[in-house]
Amino acid sequence: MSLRLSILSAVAAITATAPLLQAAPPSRPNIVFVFADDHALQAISAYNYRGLSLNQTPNIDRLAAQGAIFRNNFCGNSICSPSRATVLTGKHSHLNGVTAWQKFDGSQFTFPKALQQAGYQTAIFGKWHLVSNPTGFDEWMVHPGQGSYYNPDFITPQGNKRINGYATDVTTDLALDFIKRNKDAGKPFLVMCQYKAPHRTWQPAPANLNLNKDRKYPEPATLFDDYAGRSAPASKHRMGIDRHMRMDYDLKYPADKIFELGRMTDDQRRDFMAAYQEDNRAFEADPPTGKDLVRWKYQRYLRDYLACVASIDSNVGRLLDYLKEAGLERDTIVVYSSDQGFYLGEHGWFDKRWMYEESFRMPLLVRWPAVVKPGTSVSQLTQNIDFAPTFLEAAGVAVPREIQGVSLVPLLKGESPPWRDALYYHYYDGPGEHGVAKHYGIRTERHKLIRYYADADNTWELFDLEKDPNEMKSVYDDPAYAAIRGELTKKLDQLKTQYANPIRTEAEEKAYLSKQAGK
Ligand code: SGN
Ligand code: CA
Repeated sequence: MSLRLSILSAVAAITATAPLLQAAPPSRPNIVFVFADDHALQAISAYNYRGLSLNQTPNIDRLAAQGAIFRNNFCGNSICSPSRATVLTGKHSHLNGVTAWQKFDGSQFTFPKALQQAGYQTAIFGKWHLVSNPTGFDEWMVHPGQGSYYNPDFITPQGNKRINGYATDVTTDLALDFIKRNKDAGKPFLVMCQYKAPHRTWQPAPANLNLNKDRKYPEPATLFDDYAGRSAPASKHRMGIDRHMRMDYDLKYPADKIFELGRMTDDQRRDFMAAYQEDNRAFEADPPTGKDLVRWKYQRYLRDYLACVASIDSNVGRLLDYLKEAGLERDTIVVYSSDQGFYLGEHGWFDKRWMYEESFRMPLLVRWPAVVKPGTSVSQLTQNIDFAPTFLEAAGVAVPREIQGVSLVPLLKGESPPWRDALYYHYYDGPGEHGVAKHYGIRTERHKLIRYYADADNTWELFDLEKDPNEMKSVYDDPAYAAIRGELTKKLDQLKTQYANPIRTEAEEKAYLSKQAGK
């Protein structure tokens, strides 16, 4: 055991034996699950990710200060619908049937269904993105597809409905209204408050349009990555800030081309276009070129992305303030997370999908005053397959054997149970809209082994995350790493067996998925 590990275990052991701050937890706590879309942990100040300090998120940070921050939480397949299906089922994509954009089979086991059967009032509002209608919810109002930032539409059991306002505010209003109505009903509740933001094309709320206008963001070290140290797939991407981000649609130059302009009110449209006018004129007068143009795009991208995050943060504040005011704070678990991470210029990119750190990671913050000690920091390797069993255990509901994740409740209590030493990942949507090759892999605390298994890309990468945290140089062919490579290859095989995902080649993938679809 390394020195660091032994110190960690010693600390964990001390924490585990320390008395909890409060008496026994309520057997059926309320659950408020706040889930954003594409919110990278580089954009949550509590993480202080690589000391970047891109923004401040004081309300999300309250969850870390008053509860637990998971520092090594990851998804199993870094895109929207697959991550959402995994959160609901506690299973990896190949078993829940959503490896990419398939219709979610709502007849399968989900944790909201189990909570509903156990007497919880359940609701979901905002982004759903699983094609079929939600099941297991007493109330639901979800955006069609990706949803819209301005005056969003909702599908509801009573038909479609448009609600005027900014989506992040509207979704919070719906969640708050549900909480208020259930407060006195005597039944515990689960509400999933799922924001469309900060998904592409990053449209800030009217009040935040000028929020970041004069800020200058630090550039990531890898903004001008040339992909030389990795195998071919990285350089075949179509998600570069330089070549693939659109000036009009993504970056609002000019500001009258974004898709949503048509659904805005006259006032909203006027304010939206006015917010970019001055800077767009300056650009026009003296257009930057080459690297300076990439820098300009990066700044404009972050200005809007982080303004969308600012609305999320203030709405998390509204939820937390209400829980306190209503006397619900102690008996309510509040979770903040996002379906996957995102690139904020690292490797020159936007979007996600890769098993590289920034898109593989998912933020996870949990406040549960009755159980979690303020300021708890969890460093174990956790994953979105663990969410469902956590909620089930917290609610006192049995965890079915078929679930692949493990409850995080012991970690929340500060205990240090025997824990996994490796995570499995599998991305199926390649090459897709952003040119990311299909791949699977394994990550341990220190190393990451990735296999690109499509016929056109067949290749491997190995990273030493301690020596190369930015994943700039694969050491797969370095003789010094031969032993590690052998160990990880074996372990990856074991994980494939453990998670029942036998796919090794593109042909096997096709056969496996068509068999599943035909079931
Ligand atoms: C849209 C976006 C993509 C994004 C996918 C998936 N293009 O297609 O950039 O990767 O959604 O996002 S856009 O032109 O429509 O903005 S996900 O969050 O649903 O996985
Ligand atoms: Ca997403």
